[in-house]
Amino acid sequence: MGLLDKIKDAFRKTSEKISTSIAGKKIDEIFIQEIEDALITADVGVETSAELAKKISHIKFSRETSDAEVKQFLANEICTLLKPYESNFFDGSFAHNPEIILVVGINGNGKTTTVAKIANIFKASGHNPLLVAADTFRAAATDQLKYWAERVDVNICVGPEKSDAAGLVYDAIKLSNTSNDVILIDTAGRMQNRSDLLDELEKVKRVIKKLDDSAPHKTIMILDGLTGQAAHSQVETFLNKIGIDGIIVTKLDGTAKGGALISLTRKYKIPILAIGIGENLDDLKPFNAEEYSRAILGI
Ligand SMILES: Nc1nc2c(ncn2[C@@H]2O[C@H](COP(=O)(O)OP(=O)(O)OP(=O)(O)O)[C@@H](O)[C@H]2O)c(=O)[nH]1
Ligand SMILES: [Mg+2]
Repeated sequence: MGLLDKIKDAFRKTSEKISTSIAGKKIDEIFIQEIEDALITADVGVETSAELAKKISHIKFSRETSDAEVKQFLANEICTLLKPYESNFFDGSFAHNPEIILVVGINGNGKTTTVAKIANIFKASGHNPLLVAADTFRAAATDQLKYWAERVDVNICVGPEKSDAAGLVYDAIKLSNTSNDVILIDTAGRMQNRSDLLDELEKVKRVIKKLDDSAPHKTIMILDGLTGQAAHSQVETFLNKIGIDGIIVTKLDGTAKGGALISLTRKYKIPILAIGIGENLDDLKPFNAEEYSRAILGI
């Protein structure tokens, strides 16, 4: 399957939902309302869905307007909304050496898998990543990252179970090999209501700053695409507590809520670095507004 087909396939649940509301209908008020509802169900967000529906109602579509034209129109509008939130995260060189990247988010959102996927992309483009297993709560978490480090064939730094995450991160950066030009730190999942765990994350950040005041150069929040609008409160908490430079939404392959990126960017104005569309190493795609907009409409 080609790359675009793979992305399109991942968004099949979302696009089918929207397509059903468009298929073979004449463009009248009921049609507009159905599209608006379908967009809301796809997690596009209430305001944006209403605005998009309104735009359709203002267009003088002819009687012969095809479903394809309506979809193309929506895809263009969505692309315009998302274009400002593309990033050059995977485009080659880093501004710092090493580039220090902290990966955060609540439990089970896909942090560890995504760290591996990012390392895989960087390695393929000639970088030499070091992974840091700073989720020291569970031995299994370290083993999971070790497994990925072997698969991707990159260096990894681990500590004993229950050891201090901040201490491990400090040592990992301090003792890292000079050939490691990018350091990816996997952290433990923390629910947004566990302020003690969020404090620990703040500590990790402080410790990184002791070694390099400009770091972490990117703090990436991982969000689960299945979460729906509840993702917003997660972003809010992490944004206020430690700051977020980029978002990656995972598991978009398993949900009809593929529109989530639209409401997230509208509200938080944070770049989307990539999207997760499967469990394999190559299932992380740098975010491209046009590709995404077409995929959620199935075109
Ligand atoms: N379908 C699908 N599954 C994913 C994706 N990303 C991650 N997963 C799966 O989601 C589950 C949790 O992923 P992890 O990477 O362990 O998540 P985590 O955030 O590190 O979890 P904790 O460390 O426990 O907080 C695993 O079974 C992954 O294979 C994705 O893009 N698509
Ligand atoms: Mg993990």
